[in-house]
Amino acid sequence: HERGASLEPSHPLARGPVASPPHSVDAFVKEFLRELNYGQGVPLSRSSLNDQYLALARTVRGYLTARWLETARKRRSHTERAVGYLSAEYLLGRQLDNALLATDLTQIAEDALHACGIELDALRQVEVEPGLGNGGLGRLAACFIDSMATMGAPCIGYGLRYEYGIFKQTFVDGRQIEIPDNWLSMGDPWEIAHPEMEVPVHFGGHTERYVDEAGRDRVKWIHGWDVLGIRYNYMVPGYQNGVVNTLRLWRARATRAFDLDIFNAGDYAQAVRSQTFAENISKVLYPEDSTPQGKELRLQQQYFFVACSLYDFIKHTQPTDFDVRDLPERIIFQLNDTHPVIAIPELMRLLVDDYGLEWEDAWGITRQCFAYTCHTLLPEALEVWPVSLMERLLPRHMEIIYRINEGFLDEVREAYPGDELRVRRMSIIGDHPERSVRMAHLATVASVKVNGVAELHSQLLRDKVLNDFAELWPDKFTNVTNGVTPRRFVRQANPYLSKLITDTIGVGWVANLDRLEELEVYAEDEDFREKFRAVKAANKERITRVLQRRDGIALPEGHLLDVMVKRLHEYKRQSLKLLHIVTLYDGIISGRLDPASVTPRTVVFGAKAAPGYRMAKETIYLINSAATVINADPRVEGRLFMAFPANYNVTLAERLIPAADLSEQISLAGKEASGTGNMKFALNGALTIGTDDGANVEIRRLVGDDNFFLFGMDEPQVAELQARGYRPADYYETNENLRSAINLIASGHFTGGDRDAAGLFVGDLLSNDAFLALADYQSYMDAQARVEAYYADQEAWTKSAILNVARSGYFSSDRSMRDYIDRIWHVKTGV
Ligand code: T68
Repeated sequence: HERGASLEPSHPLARGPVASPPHSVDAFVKEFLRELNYGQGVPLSRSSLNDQYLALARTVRGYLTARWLETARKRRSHTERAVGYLSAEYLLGRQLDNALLATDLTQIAEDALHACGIELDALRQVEVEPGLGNGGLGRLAACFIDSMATMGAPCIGYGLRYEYGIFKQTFVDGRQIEIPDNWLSMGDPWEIAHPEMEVPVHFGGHTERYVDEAGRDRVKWIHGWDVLGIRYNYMVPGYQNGVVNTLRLWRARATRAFDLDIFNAGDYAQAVRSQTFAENISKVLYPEDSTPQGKELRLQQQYFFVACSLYDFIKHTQPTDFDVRDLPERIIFQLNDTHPVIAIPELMRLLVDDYGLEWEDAWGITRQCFAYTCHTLLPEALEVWPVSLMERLLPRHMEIIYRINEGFLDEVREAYPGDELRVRRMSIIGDHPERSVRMAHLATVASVKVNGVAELHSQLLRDKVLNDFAELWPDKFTNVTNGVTPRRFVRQANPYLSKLITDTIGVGWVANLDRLEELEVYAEDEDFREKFRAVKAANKERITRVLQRRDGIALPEGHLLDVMVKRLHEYKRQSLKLLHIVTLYDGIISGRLDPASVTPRTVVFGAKAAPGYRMAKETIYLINSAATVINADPRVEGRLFMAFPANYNVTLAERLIPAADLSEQISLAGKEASGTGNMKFALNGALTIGTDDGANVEIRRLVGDDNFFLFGMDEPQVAELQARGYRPADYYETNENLRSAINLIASGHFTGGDRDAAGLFVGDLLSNDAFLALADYQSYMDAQARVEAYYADQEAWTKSAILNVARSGYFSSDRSMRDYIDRIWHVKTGV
């Protein structure tokens, strides 16, 4: 990659912009018009909204650029260890507001645009959010890189630039229809492409043994085919601290060998098709959030981005005289779940085959360069790759994995002589149902540290999922409880609350969220409580406008706003929420419940189902069907309302969460690794109704039992019931309300008389109910009754809501980063 200038890099002209444009309305107007005229090629008078948005985004980006170049220059000039965050997903959400906030330009931009006759808010709406993730895992990665920048920690995020992100969800007759998310179609002003910086990535072929000049046995990988990785940079600004880190996403492009085929094969159409084949690798994000499908293309994606990233880190971010033996001093790669774990054999391949290191030396280096975060407890979510597929796609890596496994199993045998059962359990290669590579085992063997994402989850990892490994290496296991960025999820999402907080405790809390505890005393202040309620009310008005405009939904006024937003999954138990509503409705229409006694409540759902997940899709259909019937039934007297806006995403989350009164976190205990939505709600003053699961445990401990509605079995009780033999029909038979609610669903009442339509859902609940919804039903109903009673006392409720905010500072992702840095990464922070 030849540099294009003959000036010395230290020459002032060679160092990039000396300074950002001035922070003034005049300067902003000038920059904006320049972007519009010269960048978009239009005069203001003829510019479209999209022109204006693109020009605005580039203007703001311009303010970040000098800081970005400066951050990168500083990082190059010293050799401190950096974090390489490897994640197949980044669910970034909209960029504009975040960049304005980071540069403290919001007011200036608003005034500048106003001077041009443009409303900032109108341009905000134009931005399409990059949905390069499924849910919690991808959003966590986005929060973490935000926090790293804000703490001034050296970090490069590495991932994939999917051409199509998470699908756009629509409903047709209540059923989910997926539409491709062509998020790049209007251009992405935030990315900086470097098509000339190509990284070669190889696939397929076979390996050959040879003896090198020094007489050593070596291996050569004779590739089958190649693709190129094209670099796309994104700026990750810290919060008003002058630091701008980098997120680097890779796009696949066909090599020139593919182009040459055009001439050689004489079959132009076929040549173009093979180009498409190579470029398919970064085409689309897989929409399965928890059950990986073992698809070949998915493994190609994983290897592709990881190979690009390791190559990039070693070749492009380090000095030319860099010695790979120093790698552990320069980098720690954090593996966001098992998706990037193929990086482990890839690094071994680079060190042994390309740099000629001895196996033991290479392994010693590799074992210091990785740390692994596990995000699940569901056994079906642990990734495995068939050996046959690995051998075909990555033959050299498969050999390396075998050799790693050999050495590892020797270690196990030495520690537990004669315990072959244990050896088989722990092996990186599994035999059932076919020979396959267990990526979580590979990750655990090679990593410095393995962490879960909440205390309970980390405990269950040690005690159950990875128990053998925890026995062998107790010190390897640790916990880092997840967090969320207060910049996006409090400061940006909830400007009214933010103003109230700043008016009350002063500035500084946005980058130091522990300071929220200073709000604690104001829970007793009547005047403050009044203001706090006014904030909630304003946020409810705002979401009402948003849902009206976005979905044509008319929310009723004055209701308790009860929100359940997350991916649709059986373990999360949207089914239980539905049973609650149907029970209330059933009570009303059967005359057992006086509608006047029901707390007016609006339940908002937001959830995407994996396209191939039948039960999840049936649940969506049933929720939509129930909403249609219940909302239209006059007997309800307007006291129950259901809303299910389609296409729940980060943008909607930012509007919805600040308006919520009640946060639904009702997964079966022991199944939700952490949850992060739960934290966002608490920080925005919603009370949680939840099980003892994931980070709910820590939320409840911090906010206090009086300010949290706990229900349901805990994890040991779940395990015990399952060991005893769980029979959902027992609950159906003995609980009258439950039976009646299920019967109502089964009768076809909500599905236009169609009993079959509810058949899968009801049939499964009664005969299987893998996540024990029926077992927790009564406890959940009782907790909801406590919610109603408590909500009737608005002063008490408000106190609890304030205490939720005041005591949730711990859930800042800045704190999570601090924990990673202290326990795992040991990198320096500070600007
Ligand atoms: C989530 N996992 C956990 N996975 O479910 C959640 N999986 O409890 C936790 O808070 C969050 O991670 C952050 O730690 C996911 O979101 C996925 O999205 C996913 C995607 C592809 C394959 C497997």
